Amino acid sequence: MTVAVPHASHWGAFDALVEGGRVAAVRPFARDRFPGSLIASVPDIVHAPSRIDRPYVRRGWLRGERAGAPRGGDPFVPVDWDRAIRLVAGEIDRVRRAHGNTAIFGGSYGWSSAGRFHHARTQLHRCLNTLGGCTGQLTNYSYAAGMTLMPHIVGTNDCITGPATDWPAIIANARVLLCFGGLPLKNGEVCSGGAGEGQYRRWLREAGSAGLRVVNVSPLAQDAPDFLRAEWLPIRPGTDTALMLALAHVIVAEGREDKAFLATHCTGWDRLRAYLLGETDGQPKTPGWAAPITGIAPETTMALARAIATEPTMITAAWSIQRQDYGEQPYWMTVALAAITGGIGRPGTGFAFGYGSINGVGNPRHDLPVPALSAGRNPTGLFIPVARVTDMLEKPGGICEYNGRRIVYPDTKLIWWAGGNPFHHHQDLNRFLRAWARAETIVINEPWWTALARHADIVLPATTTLERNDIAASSRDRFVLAMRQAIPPQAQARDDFAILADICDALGLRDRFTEQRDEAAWLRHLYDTARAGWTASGVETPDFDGFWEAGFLEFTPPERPFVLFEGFRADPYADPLNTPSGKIELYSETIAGFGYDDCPGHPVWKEPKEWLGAPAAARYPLHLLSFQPATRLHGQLDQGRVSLASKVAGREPVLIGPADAAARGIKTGDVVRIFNDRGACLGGAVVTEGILPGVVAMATGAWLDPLEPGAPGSLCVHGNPNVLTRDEGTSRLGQGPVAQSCLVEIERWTEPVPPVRVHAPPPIEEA
Ligand SMILES: Nc1nc2c(c(=O)[nH]1)N[C@H]1C(S)=C(S)[C@@H](COP(=O)(O)OP(=O)(O)OC[C@H]3O[C@@H](n4cnc5c(=O)[nH]c(N)nc54)[C@H](O)[C@@H]3O)O[C@H]1N2
Ligand SMILES: Nc1nc2c(c(=O)[nH]1)N[C@H]1C(S)=C(S)[C@@H](COP(=O)(O)OP(=O)(O)OC[C@H]3O[C@@H](n4cnc5c(=O)[nH]c(N)nc54)[C@H](O)[C@@H]3O)O[C@H]1N2
Ligand SMILES: [Mo]
Repeated sequence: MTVAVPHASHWGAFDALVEGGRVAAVRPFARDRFPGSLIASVPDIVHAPSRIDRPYVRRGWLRGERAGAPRGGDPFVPVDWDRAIRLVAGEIDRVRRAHGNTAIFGGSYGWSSAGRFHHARTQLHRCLNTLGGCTGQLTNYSYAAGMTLMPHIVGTNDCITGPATDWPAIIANARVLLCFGGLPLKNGEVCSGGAGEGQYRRWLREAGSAGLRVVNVSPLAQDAPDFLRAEWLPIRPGTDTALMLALAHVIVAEGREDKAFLATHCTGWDRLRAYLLGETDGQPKTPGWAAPITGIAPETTMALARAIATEPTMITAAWSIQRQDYGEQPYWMTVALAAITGGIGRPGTGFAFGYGSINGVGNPRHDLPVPALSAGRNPTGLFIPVARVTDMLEKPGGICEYNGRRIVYPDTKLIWWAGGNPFHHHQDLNRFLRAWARAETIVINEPWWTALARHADIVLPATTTLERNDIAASSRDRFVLAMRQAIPPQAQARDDFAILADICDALGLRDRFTEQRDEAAWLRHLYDTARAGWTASGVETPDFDGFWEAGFLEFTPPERPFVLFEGFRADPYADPLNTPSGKIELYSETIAGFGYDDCPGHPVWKEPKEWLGAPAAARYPLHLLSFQPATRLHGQLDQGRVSLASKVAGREPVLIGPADAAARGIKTGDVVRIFNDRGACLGGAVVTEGILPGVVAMATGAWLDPLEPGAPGSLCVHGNPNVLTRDEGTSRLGQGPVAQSCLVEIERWTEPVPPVRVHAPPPIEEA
């Protein structure tokens, strides 16, 4: 007998079809008219051989090999749950007494799973905050540079994290969509917190039918789907700021800038204008100046500048273009270019970030609360910028400059991660691995033997979402979805909530952590709290039982399209921005006052440290883009059928152009070695048109699989690009990751091809 159980995930809503206690298959949520492809992998991952069946401890750790011991090479020894809980509680207590709570690094960055109650990272934060706190993290890997910059220049992060000018407004009003980083179809498969509908696919199709002129500024043609019939402007990676400056120069030189808007709604235009025209540095930022930087012909830039100055234009930038050296600059210049065209605050025009980065940006939705678990307050008050984790581990007592502040790095003794995977997300993994070894104890909660679990000391097996009840919801989506338990916990896996409650219990604080609620009481509580907000906004919704029974609830979309900065546009005095001037800051006294040469007071072109114009390009002549994977979510789902089917010779595909491939004797299907001074990995070559010569691209997310586990610098035989990427902050302002600024060389792999072993459990030793 097959039972259909409503459920949801970051990659879409579905019914789990359960037979004999197993998830046999899934079918898309009936209300989703645009379902994605990733849900097909769900049965594979839930029942994967890589599930962690019981708690384990690293053999060396049990023998006392702790701070300084390399991780990743030892076998694991099974322990029972009681012992595992006692070991973790004992370590927390020992470390907080001996070194203080800041010696516990509990930031635990990562996407976890979609349900808002069993969200592993939030649960861990709650637990650690209950136990006296930890060192936490600020910002994220997605748009750290942008989110630190925006409050200074437009007074809010809404343009990145909140509602953006919505698609119906664009389709009705814009004629040109100028897209830095394109509008890739692949990224719209996911939405943090889950989504009831593939809205992004819907709106892209409608934009295509409306005949909008789409310009895809990207090294990759595939960053705009065919049905958009986009013009492709292949740009050298890391040079968008130079192109934007040149576009602005043409508009100003031809007197087409919106002088009134610049005068009434912006501050600092005189400073930026002087820089554009070369009055401050002797170099006018003309299309001829930009051409050798960007690779885009001056005539193309001139024609495009005239189009965006005269036609209603929406300028969009993908989040990717700020994950690179000086990533604040292209975002500041996006705002400046939109200000110069005067489109800000008008229906469908101006600027926006991330339409092509994730499902739900620009999706019409009322601003209503979603059910969410509070993590409470971190009593230590210490947070580091998320991507500075290796620095922190390397330099206890060192200083991190960030956004006008000086943060002192703690001396980390204990690391605890639940719901994220630094061996997926962090850059320069070989350097990270050396720094990681400095900890005395590393605890992780994971459902699977990912590289994170393999590099830990105490491994706590967590359930997947299919083994528990939860509620999926996102502020970008109109649905709230019931995630009903479909199968019992597999092997000895337990819910993160239950694990953490037991650890708090061992330290005498269970009730403070649980507030004396179990799963059922928590779901009801979170739903009722959000429902009070819906009711206050005049939106009628069913009670919890009605919602749970139906499996979902849907908010009706607003009748009027949302336009970002509409009120400010209409009257900048009545509705000023939350900036020091109340206006858009094209020059920021605050930022200038920080005195950062890597992020001065107005947007500037600065040569990235690694790019095709750098001296290092002589040794490593290819620019590697490590973009988001079409076949999974980061490292999640890598062991599922969709991801596995995409591998080439069992490795992660690497896209390379025909000329670059021919010069190296490489053809499609070859196993290749990708390398630089930081590391090396194997990949499966895919020779393709539609990639700028000199650029290669490999998605993130293949599980790290070192040829020699435990030895930093070892070849990753599977294709994790983060053994190659650079670990440095975008600037002292944002301290975001710079994964996209990375040079490599590629060669054909002629030796026997080592097997990929990472989707099976690591060596286990009976106690
Ligand atoms: N080179 C390069 N690197 C990048 C990027 C890039 O563009 N290029 N992009 C960056 C970006 S934007 C991001 S957001 C990060 C993403 O980095 P992460 O969010 O860290 O990646 P995920 O693989 O989603 O990690 C989530 C982990 O949680 C685990 N998990 C899932 N459900 C549960 C659960 O219920 N309980 C527990 N305990 N664990 C669970 C999963 O198994 C997985 O290992 O990567 C960043 N890294
Ligand atoms: N299927 C799927 N979708 C996802 C994710 C996933 O793991 N899988 N992850 C989600 C997450 S956490 C995030 S943060 C978002 C990230 O969203 P983005 O940051 O927008 O995604 P990317 O795929 O890294 O980059 C988009 C495109 O930018 C182009 N690009 C790279 N460098 C440059 C440059 O210097 N200039 C220009 N003009 N273009 C450049 C690349 O060709 C790439 O295809 O994606 C989300 N969507
Ligand atoms: Mo992200």
